[in-house]
Amino acid sequence: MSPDRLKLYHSPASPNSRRVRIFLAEKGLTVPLVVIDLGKGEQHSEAYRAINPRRVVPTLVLEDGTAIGEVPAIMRYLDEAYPEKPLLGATPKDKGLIAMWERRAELEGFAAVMEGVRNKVPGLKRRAIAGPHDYEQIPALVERSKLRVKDFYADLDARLGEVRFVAGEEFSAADITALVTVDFAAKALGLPVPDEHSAIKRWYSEVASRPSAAA
Ligand SMILES: N[C@@H](CCC(=O)N[C@@H](CS)C(=O)NCC(=O)O)C(=O)O
Repeated sequence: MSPDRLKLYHSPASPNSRRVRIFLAEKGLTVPLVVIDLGKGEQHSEAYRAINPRRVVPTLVLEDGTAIGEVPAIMRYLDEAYPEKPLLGATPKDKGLIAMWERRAELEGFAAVMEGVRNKVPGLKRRAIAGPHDYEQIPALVERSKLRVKDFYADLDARLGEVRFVAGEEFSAADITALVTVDFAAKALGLPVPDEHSAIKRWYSEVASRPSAAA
C-alpha cells in the first residue's frame, strides 16, 4: 500500500506522536497527517473516539479503515509493511535486542517523564493518566518521577559508554524513543542531561542532528 493512502492522526506537541513522525522520516515515508487538537479536547470527540476509543494520539489508519494505536504497534506495522531500512531489526537477534532496548527506553525513561508531567501540570488535573478514564494527580509521584529520570540517565549513559547507539552499532527505534524522552524531560520536567553524562551527550549530538529529529 502506498504510504499516501495511510493517515496518521497526531498532535504536533505530543511526544508520542513525535516518536512516530521521526520513525516515518527515518524510513523516508510521507504519510498524510491529521491534527487532533489535544488542548481543545478533540481526542474526546465522538468522531475521534470512533477511530481510537482510547482517546489518545497517535493513531495510524490504513486504507481499509483499520486503526492501529500504540506507538510500538504503529512502528511494527510500518517496519513490516515498508521493510526497507528496518528500524526494528532485520535478523531475529537484532529484532530481539531492539525490542528490548526500545521497551526499556519507553518503560524506564519515557513513561517516567510522562508520569511526572501528568501529575504536575495544572492543565492535566484529573487527567493524570491519558485515556478514557479520569484519574486525580498524585503530587508525590512528581518527585519519584524525577528520581526515575535521573536513574534512567545514569543507566543510559553507562550503556552508551559501550555502544554507539542504544541497541548497538546501528540507529534504531530504541534511539528514537530515547531521543524523544531526553527532549521531553528537558522541556517538560526541566531535567536536561547532566553534564557528567558524556556518553549521552556524544550520542545526543549525533542523533539530534539527524534530519528526522525535526519531525
Ligand atoms: N500508550 C499510548 C500513549 C499515547 C498517549 O498517551 N498520547 C498522549 C499524547 S503524547 C495523548 O493522546 N493524550 C491525550 C490526553 O491527555 O487526553 C501510545 O503508545 O500511543
